[in-house]
Amino acid sequence: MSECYANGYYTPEFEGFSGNKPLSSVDPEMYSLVEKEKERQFTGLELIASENFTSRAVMEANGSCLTNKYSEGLPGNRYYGGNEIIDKVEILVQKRALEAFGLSADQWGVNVQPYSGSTANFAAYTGILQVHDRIMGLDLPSGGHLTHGYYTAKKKISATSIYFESFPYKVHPETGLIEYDKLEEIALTYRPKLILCGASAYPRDWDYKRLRSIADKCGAYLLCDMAHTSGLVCAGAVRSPFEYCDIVTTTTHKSLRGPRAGLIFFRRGPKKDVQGQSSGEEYDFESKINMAVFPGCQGGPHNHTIAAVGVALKEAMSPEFKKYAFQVQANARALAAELEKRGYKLATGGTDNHLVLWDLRPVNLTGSKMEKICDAAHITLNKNAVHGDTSALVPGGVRIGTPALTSRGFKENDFMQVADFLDRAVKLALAIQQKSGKNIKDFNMALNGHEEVEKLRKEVVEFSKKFPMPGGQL
Ligand code: DSN
Repeated sequence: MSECYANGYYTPEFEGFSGNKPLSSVDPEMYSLVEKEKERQFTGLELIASENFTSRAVMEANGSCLTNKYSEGLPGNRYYGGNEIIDKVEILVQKRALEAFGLSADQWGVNVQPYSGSTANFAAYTGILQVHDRIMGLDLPSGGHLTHGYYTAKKKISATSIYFESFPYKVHPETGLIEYDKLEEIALTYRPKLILCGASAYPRDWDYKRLRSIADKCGAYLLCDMAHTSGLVCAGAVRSPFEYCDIVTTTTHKSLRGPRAGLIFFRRGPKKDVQGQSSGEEYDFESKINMAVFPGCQGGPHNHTIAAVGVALKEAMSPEFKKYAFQVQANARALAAELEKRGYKLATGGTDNHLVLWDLRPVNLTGSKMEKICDAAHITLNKNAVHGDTSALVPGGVRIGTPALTSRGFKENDFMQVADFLDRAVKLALAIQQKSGKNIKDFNMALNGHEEVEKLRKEVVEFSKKFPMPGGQL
């Protein structure tokens, strides 16, 4: 008899009750898809920079009865009854979120309810901006995120560019590095109300001090979306944005290794000048951001996910996680060095964080073809624009991240093997392209059942299966 049956809430006679049947018997079709995805994750090399494998403990919280509860509002002030436990959960997660990033509750508050990063960003903008206020974020083809204001000549792509006026800054077309001088020049002319930093595909650390000084000169708020690097920030492997930013947002499922959710941190308490002296004014973000999350942009919080975020934050404060985060970075550096040793070109010439942006244009291969051949070989990565790309539709590179495989225990020497597989994938792709021509459809057809690709796939599967998977059987 399991513990939950022994505690008296679920007596054996309820075992046959329809709501207590396992997924495998209620919905074999869905169960089988979940099992197949489990196998796919275990037998392949997961190199998507924004993905990770969360722990069994996180999954247990995420799959718990907390999913059943409505709790609109904040702890102590809910629109529904029965929230005495949920309040405790949310308060605990808030406390852990501040602790994990070394923040004092006098100076920082946090909203743990955003469903994910996009909603966290949109709620933050909604809280502190008026419609049509000006914002500046890193351009998407330069590595920025959609929600930082992306639009094209033909279309406003993200809601951020529909409701706010966006003027993106870019990386230098040759070095791939953010041009802070140019950013300052544009900001002083454009006078944005908000400057955004943080990226989805930028392999270098950020100069937050410089960004703060630019924001101060043009009277802008400074918001960092640290979604990709929050695990590294927590461990101290990269610079922390908190010293210089007004607001910091993050997802919780990337390098932080939690469930899929978002957080918004905001300054509170007295404003201080650069010497740390109180200016006599108080920050007013707290109620604006809380109101923007609910009722502004969201409904009921996902309490099961919030609890799982709390578990992930507890894990992230452990010495093991600190080691993990530094290993993520060491693995990215090792992979970068090995690819360069093999003669390949990397955007910015290397990495400071968890990802490598591989410029494939010098070898005459597109990011799309590299993504396709890797998919066929059970290596998962994504095509990505690299600086100087002329067409956003044909990105010249791929983005490779180390967080997920590091969660499976990969060390630097394992990434040497990964580099070898990737090198073979490039060479095979070039050989296939020579026969099929450059058209992607013909290339994809030629991949089908290709003997050498199949051989590579088998080796990748055998290699991947040697490493454990977090998450237990869930
Ligand atoms: N889709 C994520 C990424 O891959 O970077 C960002 O939200």
